Amino acid sequence: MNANPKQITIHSSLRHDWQLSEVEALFALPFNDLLFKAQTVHRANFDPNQIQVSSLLSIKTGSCSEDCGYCPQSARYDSDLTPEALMPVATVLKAAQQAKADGASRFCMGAAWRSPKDRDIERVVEMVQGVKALGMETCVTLGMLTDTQTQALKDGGLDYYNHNLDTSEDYYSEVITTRTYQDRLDTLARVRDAGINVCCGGIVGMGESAQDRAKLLQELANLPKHPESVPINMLVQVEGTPLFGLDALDPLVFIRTIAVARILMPESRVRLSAGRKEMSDEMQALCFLAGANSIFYGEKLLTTDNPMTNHDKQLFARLGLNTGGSSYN
Ligand code: SAM
Ligand code: DTB
Ligand code: SF4
Repeated sequence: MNANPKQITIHSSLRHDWQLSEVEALFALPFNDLLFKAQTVHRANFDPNQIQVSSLLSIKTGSCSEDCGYCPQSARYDSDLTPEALMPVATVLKAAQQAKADGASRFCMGAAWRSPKDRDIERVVEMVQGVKALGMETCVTLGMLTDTQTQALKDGGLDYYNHNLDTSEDYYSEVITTRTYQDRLDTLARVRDAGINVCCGGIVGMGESAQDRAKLLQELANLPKHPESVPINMLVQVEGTPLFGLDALDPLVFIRTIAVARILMPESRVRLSAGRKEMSDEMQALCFLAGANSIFYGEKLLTTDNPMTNHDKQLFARLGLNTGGSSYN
């Protein structure tokens, strides 16, 4: 008999041994069957009418040394962006206060770094402490971390660290050459080991194959523990970046990606992330039906536009979605 029955009860449905053929078979289901399955899993684990809302702020913008082909913040591409140094703490806290007043429960701070310097971490920790003091959850995304930096963030009270795998290991080197997939996995392991919640997902619509999308989700689901938050971004095409001008992904394939993520990671918050500005209200409604239960909220993502706050509020009302309640995950 197991000595810890509670643990078994909580995690009995969580798998970390998904085979690629199984993930591909989910993607291949008739759309209605896939959505029904995803919604069934969703309802078994969450209030289906509740979504979590996070607001983003770029605390350090542009001039990044990396060559991520999707990103307007890389110094290598001419994307018409004005670089900005790391913001003062007071400016960040003012933005967090506004986000809270608009209804966000989590404040996510992003920096265009390959990896932070130790002195940067000190200021980021002050930001985290200030945002927490407002009663909001905190998330940061700063690039690759050392053990010491990870521990400093944990000691500062950080709730979540965002670090995306972005795509499959196979396709990764087509999009990014200045760091490896293993570098990403190493930082994710550090964050997990330090006891910080993990926010990790990817981007679709980058010219990847259907198998790449299946492999990305397989990789996420087979991590030793599922990320608490799984952002699924639709590529925001920015002029000047190498991925600008690609054919848009079939919206139904995006919705399928959300549904498969929900089925593979039943207890995680699946976030309908970048790209909402280009999506119809009806498409977003289908993403929620497919099991997305978190969004980025506020009129800017990091450097690109997000839907207007008022429009989102109306959409939540039209769909009967509430953004309060449990902040679990
Ligand atoms: N520099 C850090 C890093 O790369 O981890 C943190 C900031 S970076 C902008 C955070 C994430 O934003 C990336 O991993 C990527 O998934 C997402 N992202 C960046 N540009 C995007 C775009 N044009 N469309 C969709 N997602 C994007
Ligand atoms: C994530 O997965 N998406 C967010 C957040 N994590 C940091 C970033 C989206 C960025 C979209 C392009 C931009 O606004 O610069
Ligand atoms: Fe730099 Fe992050 Fe953009 Fe890559 S995704 S260029 S690391 S800011």
